[in-house]
Amino acid sequence: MTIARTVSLIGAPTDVGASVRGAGMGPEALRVAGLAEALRSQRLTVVDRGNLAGPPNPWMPPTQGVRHMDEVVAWNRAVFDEVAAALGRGHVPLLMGGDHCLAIGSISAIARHCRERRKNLRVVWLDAHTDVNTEAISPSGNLHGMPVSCLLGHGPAQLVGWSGERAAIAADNIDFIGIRSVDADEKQAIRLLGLQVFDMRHIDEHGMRNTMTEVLQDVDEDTHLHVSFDLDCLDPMEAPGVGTGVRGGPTYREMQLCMEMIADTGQLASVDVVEINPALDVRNQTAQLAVEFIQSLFGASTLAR
Ligand code: 5AB
Ligand code: MN
Ligand code: MN
Ligand code: MN
Repeated sequence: MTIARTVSLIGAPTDVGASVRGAGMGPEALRVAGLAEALRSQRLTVVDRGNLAGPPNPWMPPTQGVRHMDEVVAWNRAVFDEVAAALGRGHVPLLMGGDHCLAIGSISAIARHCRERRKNLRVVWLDAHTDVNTEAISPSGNLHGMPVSCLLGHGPAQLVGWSGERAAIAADNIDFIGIRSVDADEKQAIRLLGLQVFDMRHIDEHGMRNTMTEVLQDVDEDTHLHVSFDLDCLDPMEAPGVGTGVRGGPTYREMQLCMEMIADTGQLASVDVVEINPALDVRNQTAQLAVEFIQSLFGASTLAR
């Protein structure tokens, strides 16, 4: 059974939340890799909404523990409005980042939508990092390392509360997959907040199948499933086009299974694809890889029609 769905592609070409330049070229890299065409080939309707506008990267050091606060706020406002508009039209928003700070705007809009529609929001965070720093503990001041804290209601005030409630999501509504780099103070934050982190050791020991069965066990027809896909989740041997790569990630096959199991729930309703850095990539292979995984996420399978 397939429900006719329209996917809205939303480009947010910025790297204001990162300290390695280049993620701002991500949306175009995904277009060049054929994202829209790939999804259309699996009978989805795709509307490319083009790129959002926002301020340039001022390339400044941190002030009060964060870099580029005003620019990050401006970009996230644009993302929030466009994601909200897509959801309002009944579309599946697919945010093409840009760096991972943009998940603040995207998931805040999704959380507000879910509250209005009485849907249970579940976020699957695919990343090498947990992104749960705050301005008080971040070693870098880069806001792409803080979106989860902001969404849980603990980040800098300007980036908290956008969904209409202090916390857009509760610790119980987010699961992390592929984690292998957590800063010293982030470890404590994870414990205090009670976050469910399926790190690489967990995947090594239990396998991707058991891990995803656990993550998806209580997903039902009232669930809005959101995937926040940071391409540095993958091993850098496979995905070199990222600014903060960490070796030891899931293999191509493990990540495919992860995507396929999410697709099987039938509840995927929004996606972020972030942190692709074409300046560091080799022949656009990371964007091409992202397109393949997104196809699986939207239900492409080797044998099923
Ligand atoms: B990404 C680091 N934890 O906060 C920090 O790529 C890296 O969105 C954050 O996961 C990586 O600066 C952010 C050291
Ligand atoms: Mn991230
Ligand atoms: Mn990351
Ligand atoms: Mn859970």
